[in-house]
Parts: sequence; structure tokens; C-alpha cells
Amino acid sequence: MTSRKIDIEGMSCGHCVKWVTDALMSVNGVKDAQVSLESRNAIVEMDETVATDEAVTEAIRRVGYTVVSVT
Ligand SMILES: [Cu+2]
Repeated sequence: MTSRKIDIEGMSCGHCVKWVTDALMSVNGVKDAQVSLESRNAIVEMDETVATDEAVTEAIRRVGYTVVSVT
């Protein structure tokens, strides 16, 4: 297991947080996703043997938000 901090642009309300959270949780290997509107980021706990940074990034883009960085 590992964690990533993903900086996200474009979230403006609680609905955005829910879309992003649901998108992240739908990625295979993601165990937890804590999305913060205030900090404009997501802390993702994931099994790195299953989930990839690309899959996580793509899931966020697919629901309409911009990934600024993954660290
Ligand atoms: Cu919103």
C-alpha cells in the first residue's frame, strides 16, 4: 500500500468533492480517497500493484477536473 497526494483544479462545491471521491474509489486498487475542497487535493491510499498513477489521474479527468500534480 502506498499513498499519493493529488492536486486538483476545478472543484467548487461539495458535489465536486463527491464526484472526485466516487471516481477515485471506482479505480481498481484504490482503498481510500480523502478529497478536500479547501486544500484542493485528494489523499489516496492505494495498492500500487493494482492501481497506477495514470489510472487515478485519468479517473479524475474523466469526471471533468484537472490534475495539477501527483506526489
Ligand atoms: Cu461542485
